[in-house]
Amino acid sequence: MHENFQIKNLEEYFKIYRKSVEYPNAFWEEIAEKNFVWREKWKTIMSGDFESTNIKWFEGAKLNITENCIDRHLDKQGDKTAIIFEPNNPDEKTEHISYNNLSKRVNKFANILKQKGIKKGDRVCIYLPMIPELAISVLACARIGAIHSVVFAGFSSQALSTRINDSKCKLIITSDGSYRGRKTINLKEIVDEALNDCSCIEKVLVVNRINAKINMESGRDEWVEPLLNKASDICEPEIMEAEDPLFILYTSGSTGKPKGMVHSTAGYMVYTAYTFKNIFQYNENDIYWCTADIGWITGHSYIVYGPLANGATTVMFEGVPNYPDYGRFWEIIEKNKITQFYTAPTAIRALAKENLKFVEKHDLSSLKVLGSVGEPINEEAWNWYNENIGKKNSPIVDTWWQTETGGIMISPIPYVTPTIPTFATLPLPGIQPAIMNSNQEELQGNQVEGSLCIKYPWPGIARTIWGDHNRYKQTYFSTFKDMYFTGDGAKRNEVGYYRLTGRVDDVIIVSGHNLGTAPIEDAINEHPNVAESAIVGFPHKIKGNALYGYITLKNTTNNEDLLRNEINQIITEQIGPIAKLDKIQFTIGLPKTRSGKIMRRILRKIASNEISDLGDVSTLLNPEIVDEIIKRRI
Ligand code: 7RM
Repeated sequence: MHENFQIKNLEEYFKIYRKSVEYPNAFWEEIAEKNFVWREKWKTIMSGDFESTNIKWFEGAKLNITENCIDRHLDKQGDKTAIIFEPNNPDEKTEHISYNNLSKRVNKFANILKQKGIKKGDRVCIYLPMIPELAISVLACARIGAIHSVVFAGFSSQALSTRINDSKCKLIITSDGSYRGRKTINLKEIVDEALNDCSCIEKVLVVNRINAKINMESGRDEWVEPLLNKASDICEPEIMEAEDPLFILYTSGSTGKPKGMVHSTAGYMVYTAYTFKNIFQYNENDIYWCTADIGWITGHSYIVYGPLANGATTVMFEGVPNYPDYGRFWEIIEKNKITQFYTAPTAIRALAKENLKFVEKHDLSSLKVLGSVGEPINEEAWNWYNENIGKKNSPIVDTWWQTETGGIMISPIPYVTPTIPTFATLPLPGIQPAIMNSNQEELQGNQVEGSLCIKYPWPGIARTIWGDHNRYKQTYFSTFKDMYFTGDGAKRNEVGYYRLTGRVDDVIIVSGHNLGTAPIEDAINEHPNVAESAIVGFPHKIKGNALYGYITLKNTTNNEDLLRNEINQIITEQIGPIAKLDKIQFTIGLPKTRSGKIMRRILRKIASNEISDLGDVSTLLNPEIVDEIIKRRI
């Protein structure tokens, strides 16, 4: 992204923002025109609208995103480091992958995929730890026009098979295992189990990471390394249409199965590259580190695509913040002279509770920008981050966005936007937020609070839910007319800054992971003795939110703890340990409306101990149950 597209001061921001609202298409066209390589230019900049949910950007254009992320940098900066790989174990060598080397490895991997019969439009599942092959296989898919579906390697075999089957992946890329702190995890075993339920998978490519002895099914499973050794390092990029899907990424919904959000090629590229350049004020020799896993949208947009499209150096960290000790993040910052550091409030809260010695041991003076993402950052964590990591010298960018938005939407621009703790501050150019009340009215002016919507399409918006366009329409475009509904609440303060107040639906964010209540309840309800369950979130010091389950049983039990363990076991198997319940209360009933809907609002308040203000319970079918639940709350 050219320097001219980097906003330098507040006056310039307001000027550009106004232009982007007045002439959104011209605004994005100039960015697209001057910052990327296109095989063919677009015929239309933008078409469609939220009402008919048929948004298209740069239609008619042809490109390959890997030419933009890799090839075009080779002439001028082929030897520059593209990816720094920090292994789990600090005694293992840090790896510096140059753009030249990345190019060769991506092309080799792309050629293997082709050999295995993968063609443009085929879906490839990637289930890998945070090792270079994860970024490489993502880019290899993009190289040949295959649609990648990365599944976070902490997910269970059931979660994996659901996702594989939903988008009918033909091939899966995995590893024998992974390292996480002191633990090793046998990923291939999890894949084998998942594949018992997946008939669509034809081939399994296995990266060797932990030298484990694993089962290799002949005809189906193959080690990647010998194939890579033989493969050519030249692979012509598949020329894609602007609107061809680039990837699918699953995110939990408030009901039913996970939603496979589909992102486009051109719009997503333009949006992630532009936001990366501005929000991290990335300059040529900076070393940027985002601690997310590539299994989440943050990793897709701000470890892989956004940074590489800018020719940046991006760090991939395989490990965890507390191994070998709580100083690991700060050690990595010192060692690599990190200039931009992007992490989640849950990590900040966990590290803030440890001895400051872990921070003070390290020289963090290279830092220029600190980022936060995933959930609202509370004031205490914000201050700790600012004082102890930034030494009050690095602006904090509290970046609000979603899997669905593709990239950052509301955020300060560092050294441009004055920050206030807990405020994500102002929308990026091209983004038009609206705060709505429950009567479908937009609240004008400042000092208002309501549901956050976006009024005008931006290039990074997900185009559909894989295989279910109707659900896409229903979820995002039916609550408010001709607007994208985010599912989040927000308020605008007296100067027009936005503060995100949390989800307004049944998605709970635990340690930065979006968890839908419905799939967890579905899992619990499979226990033979569970009659019904309702999951709510309650505030938790480290995780932001934790889960509280209210469960009615078929038969009473004399060993509640055993039952609690069994329930959490089912959740671990079906969703993953992240979704385990912190508290489980067995109850003889759940508060319900007359139409039979569980009143989660009341359960949420009880779980949060806000029992003095339960609101109106008189409309309930069974108001007497409320006192009973309060009496026995945990
Ligand atoms: C990037 C990501 C999306 C949900 C979103 C919000 C919450 C994310 C912030 C935030 C307050 C923030 N994608 N959220 N960032 N809330 N302040 N800076 O996290 O799809 O996994 O989650 O996360 O509720 O709707 S996501």
